[in-house]
Amino acid sequence: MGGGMPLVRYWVDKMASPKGVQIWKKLMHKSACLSCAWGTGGQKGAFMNELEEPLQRCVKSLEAIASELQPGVKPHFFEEYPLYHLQTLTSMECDRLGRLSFPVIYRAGKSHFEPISWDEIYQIAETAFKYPPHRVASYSSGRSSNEAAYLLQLMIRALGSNNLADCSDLCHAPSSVSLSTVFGTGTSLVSLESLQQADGIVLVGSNAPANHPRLMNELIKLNERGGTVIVINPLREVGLMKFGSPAFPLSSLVQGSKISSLFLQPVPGSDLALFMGIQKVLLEREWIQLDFLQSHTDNWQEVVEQVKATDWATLTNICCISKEEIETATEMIHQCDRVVFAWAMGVTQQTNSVDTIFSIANTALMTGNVGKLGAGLMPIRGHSNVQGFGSMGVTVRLKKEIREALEKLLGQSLKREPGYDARALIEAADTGQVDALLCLGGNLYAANPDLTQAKRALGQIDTIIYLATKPNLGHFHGLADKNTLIIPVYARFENPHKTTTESGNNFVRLNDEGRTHLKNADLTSEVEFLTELAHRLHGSSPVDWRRLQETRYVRQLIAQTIPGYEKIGEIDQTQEEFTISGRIFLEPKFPTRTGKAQMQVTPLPTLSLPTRQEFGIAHNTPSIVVALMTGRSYSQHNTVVYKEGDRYRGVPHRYCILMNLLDVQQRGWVEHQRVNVRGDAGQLNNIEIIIGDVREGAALMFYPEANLLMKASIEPRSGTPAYKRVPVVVFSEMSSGYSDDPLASQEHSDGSSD
Ligand SMILES: Nc1nc2c(c(=O)[nH]1)N[C@H]1C(S)=C(S)[C@@H](COP(=O)(O)OP(=O)(O)OC[C@H]3O[C@@H](n4cnc5c(=O)[nH]c(N)nc54)[C@H](O)[C@@H]3O)O[C@H]1N2
Ligand SMILES: Nc1nc2c(c(=O)[nH]1)N[C@H]1C(S)=C(S)[C@@H](COP(=O)(O)OP(=O)(O)OC[C@H]3O[C@@H](n4cnc5c(=O)[nH]c(N)nc54)[C@H](O)[C@@H]3O)O[C@H]1N2
Ligand code: SF4
Ligand SMILES: [Mo]
Repeated sequence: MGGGMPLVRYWVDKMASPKGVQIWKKLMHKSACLSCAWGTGGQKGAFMNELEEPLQRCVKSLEAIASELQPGVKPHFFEEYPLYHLQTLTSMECDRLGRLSFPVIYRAGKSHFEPISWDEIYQIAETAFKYPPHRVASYSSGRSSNEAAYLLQLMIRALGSNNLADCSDLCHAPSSVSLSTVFGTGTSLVSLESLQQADGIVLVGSNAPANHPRLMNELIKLNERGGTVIVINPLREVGLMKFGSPAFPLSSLVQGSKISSLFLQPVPGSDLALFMGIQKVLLEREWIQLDFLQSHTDNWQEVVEQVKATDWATLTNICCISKEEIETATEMIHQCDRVVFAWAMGVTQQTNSVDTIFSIANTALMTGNVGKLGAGLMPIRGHSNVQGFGSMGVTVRLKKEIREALEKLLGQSLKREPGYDARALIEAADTGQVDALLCLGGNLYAANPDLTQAKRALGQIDTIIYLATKPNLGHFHGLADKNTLIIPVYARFENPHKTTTESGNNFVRLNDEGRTHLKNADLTSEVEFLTELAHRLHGSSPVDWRRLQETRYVRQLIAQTIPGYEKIGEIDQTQEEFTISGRIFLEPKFPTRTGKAQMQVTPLPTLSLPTRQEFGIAHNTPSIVVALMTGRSYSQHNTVVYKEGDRYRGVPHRYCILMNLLDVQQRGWVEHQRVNVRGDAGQLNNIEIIIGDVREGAALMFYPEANLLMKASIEPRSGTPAYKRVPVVVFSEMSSGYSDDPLASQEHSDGSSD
């Protein structure tokens, strides 16, 4: 079972700790939760969601607060420890150094990071960002505020650059691309209120019990009102079978509430075939809602033709789910009146993710499950303000209306070329085409595939400026060619000004001013840094950047230029948090050219894996090629590891591979045995086998450690890496040809550390 009493124990432990009072204060601070995009907290109170339902704060929220409440990095730390030492630290060790509380610089060739004055910081930054605009870039991570995001893109675009890479490029970009193509809107079509009216939910490629715990409350409630939950995931996540939530009576917490009505375990990357199978059953049983398709969609005939023309064997061979199981799933969907289709990284981090989301949308449309209360499409967003970044224009796919509004504001025409997304940025840097990079949070190095390339690429950039709250792997491995600056910033609940954030459910939260617990700290706010740099780069006309240090003026610009955000202009007076207009669809009328949904034909994926020989493994070596899914453990936030193990999956530490029992037995292996794992970019040795309920031929490892293994293929329309279907070979002894293998040079042996 997921959740349950261990959660309560965690709360009690944290609150009874010496830091308990501090944590409690921050928890009660009127600001959105730092952790995920479900968006609990804000003006309505710490434990409230947007519908003012109580008990909505989860342990992950506490974990994130506790991590930001660490004491500052010791004043002499960087003088004491040389770079080579910092580079031996693990993700968790980096985080445990504490909060960054004074700015430092690493000058190439030196042995240590050293403190730096604000004057010199701005001099270096100003010089760096005066390079030709196509050679400067930013990367951002969705924890910062809407105001910081808006200022970032305005400053970079005003320079004449569109190089606004963002963590969403590695995350939900495929959802934005697909939904915009079909519906003319890139975010969830469903509000929390509407979700609560559903009688069916199809949850695809999400580990919500760990990553969006309060979504679980909605699944429990749905079950209680007799609804249906279909889960699609190659791994049976325990919390998706049964989950104990503190928001429900004690019996539920202790014994757990049932979650899934049906659990399907397709091959990683094959969800599209499964959804086409569902469409085929709908067609065979004449359950397709033709009236709906005729009135509210275009191109439906081609989609139906494709389904007709595809035979059953083709579909079931790809996803390895039987026709009978697909029929059961379809019957369940058909019996519901209002179904929400929700998905996360299991869907988006695939080479064909945009097509897969098209197939999910097609299924929803064929069953009339879009554009009404209780039904629709819901990408489950990641970082707490990642969606806000997209809305604020931090994207390489800027909407025409926003571009025109920004052009009017700046009195200059903006570049039309799309700019670098996160992957393109690394590729461009790798070929020496980037001179300056500003990272507003995040960990560009460790979030990318092929860490060897990421390190090399960042090393070709002259100047990198990291704005961050805590040290991470990227600060010590993602070093620039000349100057690497780490600028300490306030966390959300410490900012000296008000900010706003946007949840995955399109709800805008207002975050109050706060204070930091750090003593003698020399921090800046993101808004202060960006406005000061922009002032130095652009002067004070037509935009008075320094005035924008007062964030209510930024909100006025947002209200003027960002569609749906009009209400933010008055939020300082009204304190009224709001749902962005034009995002939630209770009628099947969409902002497309014809007002109808644009259905898309969905090519089937070819899911072959390389042979062992192609990985350089000899025939007689016990080995297996698997589709490796890389993702989060229960106790980490993205590249930041909070705890070594994952108790819900029975994984004791970071250097483990979760495998299917038969796959293990057939190679003559046993659980806890150590093996090697090799991908197309690197190898990890001494990896412990853990048996899990994952389907045959698939396996799971944790990122960022696993990012050393793969180059990762990229979904072409969104630029998102296929982190969830990484071809690797698992083997138990060196193959004879091993030493000749170029990959041997990237061998990594940290696996032995546990
Ligand atoms: N506590 C915590 N919360 C977080 C985060 C965190 O790191 N920690 N990160 C935040 C961010 S940025 C994000 S993007 C989200 C991530 O939230 P999730 O998307 O839930 O996270 P992942 O760990 O990437 O796991 C995705 C799930 O996809 C499944 N999967 C893998 N391949 C496939 C496939 O081919 N098909 C299907 N159907 N399923 C598949 C995996 O088994 C896993 O259960 O969480 C956010 N919230
Ligand atoms: N193999 C594999 N790789 C993946 C994924 C996967 O599932 N598998 N998932 C991908 C996904 S979905 C994502 S979103 C990316 C995540 O990539 P990123 O968003 O780039 O990385 P994070 O680990 O979330 O960044 C953490 C750092 O953010 C900084 N930080 C925290 N709060 C603040 C703040 O308020 N302001 C500022 N300025 N800094 C702050 C801290 O210094 C912290 O160390 O990773 C991607 N990479
Ligand atoms: S579900 Fe997400 S937003 Fe809500 S409290 Fe938990 S981590 Fe925070
Ligand atoms: Mo993400």
